[in-house]
Amino acid sequence: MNVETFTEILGAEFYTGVPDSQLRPLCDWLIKTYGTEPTRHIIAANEGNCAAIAAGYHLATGKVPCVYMQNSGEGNVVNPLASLLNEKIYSIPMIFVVGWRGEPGIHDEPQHIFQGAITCKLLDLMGVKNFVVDKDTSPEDLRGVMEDYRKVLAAGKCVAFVVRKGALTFDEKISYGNSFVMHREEVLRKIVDVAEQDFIIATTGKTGRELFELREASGQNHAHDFLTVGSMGHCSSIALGLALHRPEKNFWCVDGDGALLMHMGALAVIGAAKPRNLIHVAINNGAHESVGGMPTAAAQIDLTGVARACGYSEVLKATSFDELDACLRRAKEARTLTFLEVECAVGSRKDLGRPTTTPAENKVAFMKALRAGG
Ligand SMILES: Cc1ncc(C[n+]2csc(CCOP(=O)(O)OP(=O)(O)O)c2C)c(N)n1
Repeated sequence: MNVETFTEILGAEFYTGVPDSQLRPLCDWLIKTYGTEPTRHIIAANEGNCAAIAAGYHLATGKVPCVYMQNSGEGNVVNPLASLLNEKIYSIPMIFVVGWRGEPGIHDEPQHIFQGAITCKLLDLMGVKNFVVDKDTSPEDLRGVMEDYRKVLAAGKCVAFVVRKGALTFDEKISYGNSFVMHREEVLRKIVDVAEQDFIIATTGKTGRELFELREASGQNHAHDFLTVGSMGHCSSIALGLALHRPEKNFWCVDGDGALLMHMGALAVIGAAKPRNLIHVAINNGAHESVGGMPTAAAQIDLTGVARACGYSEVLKATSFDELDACLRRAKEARTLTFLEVECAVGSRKDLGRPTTTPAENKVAFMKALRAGG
C-alpha cells in the first residue's frame, strides 16, 4: 500500500519514532512531508522516549499520535506501555506502527529471530490490539480496521499495525547526507590497525558488518571483536563491563551516534567508573545510516561536550584523516578513559555482506581470546 494512503487512513497529526529499514517508505514520507519539524515529527532517542513524547502530545491536545519503530524497539516501549499508557494507569491512546523483522518463516539475521517470533505475542500481552499489514492489505481493509481501532482508541487504549516486509511503498526516494568526508568503513580500518591486539566492541548495524568484512579481507580472525548484533545503544555498557573486569586488556568501543543517543545515560556511568583501559569511539554521521540514513539529533549537539561533562578523562574529535590518525595514536598511548568523536559521511558499500559466523560462535571465540595470556 502506498504510504500516502496508509497515513491518510491513520489520520495522525503527530509522529515520533526510531527509524527502521522495513518502514523506510514511512520514514522517507515523514521526512519529505514534515522534515524534523518537532511539532509534527520527532525522530526520538529510543522507542520508550517516543511513547513518552507521544503521551505528552496527547495530554496537550487530546489527539491520538503515531509512534513508529522496528520491532527491536518493543523492549524499550514495554515500560511506558505498562506504566504510563495502560488503561489501569493514565490510559493514553496511541497508534504504533511496528516494522516486523524476523517474521517466522522469513529469513533474517539472528538478532531478529526471537524478537520476530514474539512480536505480536508481546503486543497481545501488553494489551495492544494489533493487525498485520502485508502487501495484499487493501485501503478498504485498513479503513475497516481503523474504524474498529477508533473505538479502542476512544476507550484510552493503544493499537498497533505490524508491518510486513514490502507492505508499504513510497514512490519517491529520499537521499540523506552531510558535508563530512570520511566513511565509517575507512575509519574502522584505521581503528583496526591501531588497536592491534586490543579488543573491539562494535555497535549494531553496519559497523559490525564492516568490521567483520575488514577482518576477512585482511585474513585476520574475528576473535578480538564482539559484534553487538541488536541491543542498540548498549555496546558501550558491554565495553564498560569488560574493561572493569579485565583491567590488563584494552578495549575499543565503536559506537554510532544513533546508538549512543539511544542510551546516553551510559556515558555518565562510564565517566563515573573511569576505566583507564576503555576508548569510546563515536562514529558520528548524524544519521541512522544502517537503516536508511534518517537523521539523528547528534548533528545538533556537542557529543564531546557531553563526554567531557560525563567525566571522560580525554576527549578528542576528528573530522579529517590526518586528525583521525593523530587522535587514534593519542588514544592508544593515553591509557586513560578516552572519548573520540569521528565526524563521518552518510553512506556505505552497496555490496556489504553479513557476518558468516553466528553470535554464539563470536562469543565463544571472543571469550577464549580474552582468556589467552591471563
Ligand atoms: C532498539 C532498537 N531500535 C531500532 C533498531 C533498528 N536499528 C538498527 S541499526 C539502527 C541505526 C543505528 O544508527 P547509528 O547508531 O547512528 O549507526 P549508523 O547506522 O549510522 O552507523 C537502527 C535504528 C534496533 N536495532 N534496535
